[in-house]
Amino acid sequence: MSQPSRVVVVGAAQLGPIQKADTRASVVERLISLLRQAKERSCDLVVFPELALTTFFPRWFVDDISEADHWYEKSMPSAETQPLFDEAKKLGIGFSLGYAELTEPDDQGVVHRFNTQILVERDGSVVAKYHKVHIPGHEHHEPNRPFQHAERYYFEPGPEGFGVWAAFGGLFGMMICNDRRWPESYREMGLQGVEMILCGYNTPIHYVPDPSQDILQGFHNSLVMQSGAYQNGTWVVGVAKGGVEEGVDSLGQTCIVAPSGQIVAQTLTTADELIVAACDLDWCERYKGTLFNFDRYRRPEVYTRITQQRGSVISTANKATLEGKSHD
Ligand code: ING
Repeated sequence: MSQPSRVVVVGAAQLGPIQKADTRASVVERLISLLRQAKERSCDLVVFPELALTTFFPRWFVDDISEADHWYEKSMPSAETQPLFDEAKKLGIGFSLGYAELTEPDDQGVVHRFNTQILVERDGSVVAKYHKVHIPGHEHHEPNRPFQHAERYYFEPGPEGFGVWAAFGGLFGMMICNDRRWPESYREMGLQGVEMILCGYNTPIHYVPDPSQDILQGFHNSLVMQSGAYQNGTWVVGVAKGGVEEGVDSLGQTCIVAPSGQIVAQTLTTADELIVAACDLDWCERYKGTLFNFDRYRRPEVYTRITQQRGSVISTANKATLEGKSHD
């Protein structure tokens, strides 16, 4: 008798803009509305974007970072987010939510600021918390920019790396926004057997350091998640907060990607929009057990640079050759 299929019905709940003046309560209402739509479409799990409770506040720089404390969650759930947890539990739907986390002081009395995503099971229990590893943008105020992207000022990089957790009948991992552009993110979870990676993002169309990339934002978004899914035999769910938020146009194009790399669902708008797919986790084995049978084909003994080097290194010999000097 064949095993029952492990189909997880997943909802990717894209958010339109959250403006500075929008209250958490108004945002939680939008999240609950998307949860209810997901219930009507038989979802087991709903994925919300990165920083899904507030506007993308790293777009502004404040000299005294404590003036930004109100953008962070001091507990999860909190009074404002408890209704979301209650509704999800009532509907029997799990969810993944991105938010800014301000921790309690640690043993040294230091508070930590993370860009965080959690995974909540259908019984309302928080099964996993992930702290964003790859923090893009800049550390200091750059007044010449049309808008800041000061994530490296507002968030510490997560120290724990990428985890994979057993939930919803399979193996689930999380990453956040810029993480999706780095193959290491997927592989770290792929080497833990991940079957579905949940990812929220806030991606402005205009990329200040190189505006030639603006027109390619949608292409790059799909490129990285399709390749990450295929090369690790995993489902990938990428969920945007899109549209014009405080004057900055952000990418939508929320999508659900199969282990084959095929996009099985994609949003049509940059507003609040739910897309749904029935994801058979057993499809992962079609790739993990053949082309990407890591244990059979990978050669970590020759991949040494990947974990030993941060930046690229050009050898002295190659430098000499490129400079036209003999290097005998
Ligand atoms: N945002 C961006 C991302 O990686 C960025 C950073 C912006 C990259 C614009 C390229 C272009 O999608 C976050 N929040 O990581």
